[in-house]
Amino acid sequence: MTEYQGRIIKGIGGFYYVDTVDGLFECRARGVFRKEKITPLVGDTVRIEIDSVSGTGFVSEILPRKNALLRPPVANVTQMAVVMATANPKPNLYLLDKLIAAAEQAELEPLICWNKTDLDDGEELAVIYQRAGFTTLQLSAETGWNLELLREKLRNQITVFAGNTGVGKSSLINRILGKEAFQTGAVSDRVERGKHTTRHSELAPLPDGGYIIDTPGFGSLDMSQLAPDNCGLLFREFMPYLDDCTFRDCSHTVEKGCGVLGAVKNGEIHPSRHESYCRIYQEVMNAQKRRRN
Ligand SMILES: Nc1nc2c(ncn2[C@@H]2O[C@H](COP(=O)(O)OP(=O)(O)OP(=O)(O)O)[C@@H](O)[C@H]2O)c(=O)[nH]1
Ligand SMILES: [Mg+2]
Ligand SMILES: [Zn+2]
Repeated sequence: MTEYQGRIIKGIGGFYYVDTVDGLFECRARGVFRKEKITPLVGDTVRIEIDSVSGTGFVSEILPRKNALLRPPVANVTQMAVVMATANPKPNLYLLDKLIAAAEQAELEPLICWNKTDLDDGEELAVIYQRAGFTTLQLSAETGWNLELLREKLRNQITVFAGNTGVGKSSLINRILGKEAFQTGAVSDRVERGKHTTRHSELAPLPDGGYIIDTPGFGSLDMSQLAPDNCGLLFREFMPYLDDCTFRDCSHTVEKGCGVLGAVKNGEIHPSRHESYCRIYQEVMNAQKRRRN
């Protein structure tokens, strides 16, 4: 019997695949978890006990989680790469801002990735997000432009990739995993094979530390968890102005003496970000009304 500490990178049919210094092990969960009503999650750091003969074993302990997402069901995610194309498909800033708000709500650091810069450099778009206080990368999966920078940002993080279809998430991930991914052998082969079965989330180990998750389903903002008053907190560049509003219950949409609207007028907050805020605020209000009825 050998003990390891590792990370669950995949869970299928009651089996958990745990990435350790000695490679990948197939494990079952101990019955005690069922009694305690804890289910191991992909992303969990766990202790496992491996039978030296069969090479399989049990998850014996789940170490404390930093966080746990519902969609995708993954624990200990540290970062959300929000991918948009500068062209083809045309950028959808409202969707981008919603994804960023979802990341902020989940307390994940957003990493804004403008892909397809070979088609359009996206400079003006990148500047909007840099000035709002986000780490922003201009990339091309096609030419490899700035992929070293992306690789650096992904190192030792657990990053979930989000963004609408066709923006190049899988292309970026494939470029990042690249040749090295095949060299890491069985682990990556397994991950590669499972990548398009979107029913289960799995972590793809990065060659120089960290993991990435390609989940097409992620990103919808959970409006039911949001109070209208808190919407402003999901737009980090609004923070310095929230105390300047004349009215304490200011919605930052139309009020006189609103600090946020003042900053939009002065050019300190970009109008498109504020427009997205207003739309999210309205959606949250509508969701609240629906719940009351
Ligand atoms: N010109 C150009 N095309 C790209 C780039 N990255 C990806 N593409 C193309 O864009 C298309 C979509 O890329 P995918 O990687 O499948 O996009 P995705 O975001 O994974 O899409 P879904 O899996 O549907 O969510 C493919 O035809 C890619 O070849 C890029 O940097 N430049
Ligand atoms: Mg894809
Ligand atoms: Zn206000």
